[in-house]
Amino acid sequence: MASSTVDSSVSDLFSSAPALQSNLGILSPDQIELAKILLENGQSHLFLHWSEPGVCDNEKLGFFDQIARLNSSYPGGLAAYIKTAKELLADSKLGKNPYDGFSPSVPSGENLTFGDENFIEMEKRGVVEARKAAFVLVAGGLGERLGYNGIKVALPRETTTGTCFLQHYIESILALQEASHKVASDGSQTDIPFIIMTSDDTHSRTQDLLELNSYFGMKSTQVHLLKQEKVACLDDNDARLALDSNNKYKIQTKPHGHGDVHSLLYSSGLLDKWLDAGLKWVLFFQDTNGLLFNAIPASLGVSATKQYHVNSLAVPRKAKEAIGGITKLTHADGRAMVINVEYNQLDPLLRASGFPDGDVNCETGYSPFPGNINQLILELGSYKEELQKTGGAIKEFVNPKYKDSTKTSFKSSTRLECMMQDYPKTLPSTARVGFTVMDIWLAYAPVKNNPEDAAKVPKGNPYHSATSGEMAIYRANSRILQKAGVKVEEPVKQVLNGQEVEVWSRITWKPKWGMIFSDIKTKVSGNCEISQKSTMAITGRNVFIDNLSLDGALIVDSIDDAEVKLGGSIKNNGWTMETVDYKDTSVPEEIRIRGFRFNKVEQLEKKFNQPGKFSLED
Ligand code: UGB
Repeated sequence: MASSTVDSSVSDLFSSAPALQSNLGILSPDQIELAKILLENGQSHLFLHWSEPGVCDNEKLGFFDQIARLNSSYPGGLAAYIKTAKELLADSKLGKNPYDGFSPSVPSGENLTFGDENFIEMEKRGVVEARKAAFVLVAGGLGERLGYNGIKVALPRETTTGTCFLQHYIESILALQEASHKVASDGSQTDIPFIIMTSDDTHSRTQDLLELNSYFGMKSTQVHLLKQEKVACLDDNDARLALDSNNKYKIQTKPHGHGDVHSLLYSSGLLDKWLDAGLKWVLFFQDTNGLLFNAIPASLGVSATKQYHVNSLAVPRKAKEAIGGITKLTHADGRAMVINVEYNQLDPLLRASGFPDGDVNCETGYSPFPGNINQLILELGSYKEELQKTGGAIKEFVNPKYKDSTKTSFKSSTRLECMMQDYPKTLPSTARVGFTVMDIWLAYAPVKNNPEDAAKVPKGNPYHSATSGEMAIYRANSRILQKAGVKVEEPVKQVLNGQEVEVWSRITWKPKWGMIFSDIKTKVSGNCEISQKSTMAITGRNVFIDNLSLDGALIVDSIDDAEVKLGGSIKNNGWTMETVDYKDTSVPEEIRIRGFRFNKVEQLEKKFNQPGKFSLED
C-alpha cells in the first residue's frame, strides 16, 4: 500500500470528492495524478460510493489500475476522451448533421471486370507489388449480429475442406508472397508482415488458434497481434463515466471500433520498420470475407498504377444494404473528399441534401453509391506522415440511444466509436484518394448475420450469413473456372435456413493452386465439364485439369514436386447436401448456422506423396 503527502492546491481539488480525499493515503503519486485528471474533468461522482480507508482498498487500487489503462490507451488520455465526448454529445443533442455544409454526389472510381485484359494486367502488377506490402486484419469485433460463440476467424470459410478464415487468409498471403518473389527483379526474399488487431474478446482465442496450428505455415515472426483496449462508457450528456452496475470500483467499457487499428499501428513502431525494409503498401481487411483475396492482387495493381495514397475496395451496393456508401462530399467552401458514409447515415444525409427518396436503387437496380467493403490499401509513406500529425487518432462519433425527445438521458450507457475507413477525413486535398469497384460475386461475401435475421433481409438484398458466405465461395470458383473454359453446370436454387440461395458445384482450391486468373488459366485445358452435384477439392499446387468430366466427388492432394493431371470421366455418387435447422443444437454451431451439412456418400480421393508426373489412374 502506497502513502504520499498531498499539497494544499491538490487538497482543494480533492475537497469536491471527500470520500476520495480520505483515501488519498493509500494511493501512489501516479494514482493521485490520475485522480486529479478525473476530478478536473467532472468525474467526482465516481467516488461517491467509496468506503473509508481500510475497507475495499484492493478494489480501490484495482480501480486506478483500470483508470491507468484507459488513460494510456487513448491518444491524449482520459482528459481528451472526456473533452471530445462532451463536444460530440452536445452536437448529438442539438441534432447536428456531421456532414453539415457538404453535398453528396456519386464519385467516379476504377471499375474492374473480372478476366478482361485490364483486370489481368492489374493482377500481374499487384503480384509484383505484393512483396512490398503488409497485411492488417481487424479482428477485435465480437460479431454480435452473427451471435457465434467462438471467434469469427475460426469459422470454416467453407465446409468442403473445413478450412477456417484465418488459415485461408494466411495461405493467401503466403501464396502472394511466393508469387511475388518469383517475379522480383532483384530476387529478394522478404516475408510479408501479417498484423492482427484483437481485443479482450478475441485475443487469447486468436493466439491459441495460431499456436495450435503452427501459424498455418507462416513464420511466427511474421505475425504480430496488436490488442485494442475498450473505452469508458458514458452515462449522460456531461460525459460522466459509467460505473459497472455490479462493481462500483469498475468503469463500464465497450469496444471503440475498428478505427483503433491506426493508433495501434502508429504506436507499435512497425511502420518505421516497414519503411526501413522498403515496404510500400498497407492492406487492411475484415474478419469474414472469404472472397477478399480474389480482389487483392488487381486492386493492389490499381493502387500502384494510379499511385493512390488511399484505395478503398467497393462493390455495387443494394439500397439499405448494411454496408457503407462511397460518396463524394463537396463543401460549400469548395473542399471535397471521397469517403465512406456509413450505412445508418447515408439515408438521412441524402434526404437532407436534395435526394428526397434517400437511399434507393437507381435504374441499374443498385444504389448509385458504390458499397464499401472496408478493404483499404494505403500507401505506407504518406500513411506514416499523416499518422505523425494525428498520432493515429481517427475522427470519432457517438450514437446515444435517448430515453425521449428531450435528449437529456440515455436508455443505456454510450461511448465514443471510430472506424478505420474514416482515416482519409483528415487528409489534405492533395492526397490521391480513390476506390476500385469489383463484381460482388468475385470480391464480397461476409458472414455477419445470424440465420434468423438473414432470413428477414429484404428480398433481393444479400443475406451476409454463413449460408450465403459459403455458397458465394462455390459460385465464385465455379464462375472463375467457367471463364477459364470449364463447362461448370448452372446452379440450382435451394432454401437453407429460410434463405433462398444458388447452389453451385462445390469447387475449392488452395490459394497456392491459383492466386490470379492468368495462373488459373494455365491449370485448365481441353474439354472439361463439372456437373452441379459435383464436389471438387484441390489442395495440391501442380494439379492440372485436362479433359476432365466430373459427376461426383473428387478430392486431390499432392506434394509440390508431384505434377498431377486430372482427366478422364469420373462418376460416383458424390457428396449430398442434407438440410439442417439452425435451431437443432445436436449439430455443431458452425455447421447448423449454414443450414446444411455434407453426407460423403462416395468420392474419388487421391494423394500424391512422391515427386514425379501422375494422372488419376496412378
Ligand atoms: N472490429 C474490430 O476489430 N474492433 C472493433 O471494435 C469493432 C470491429 P463489423 P460493420 O464491409 O461489410 C463495417 O461489426 O458494422 C472488426 C464497415 O464499417 O463487421 O458491419 C471486426 O472484427 C461498413 O462500412 O462492421 O461495418 C470486423 O473484422 C461496411 O463496409 C470489422 O472490424 C461493412 O463493415 C468490421 O466489424 C462491410
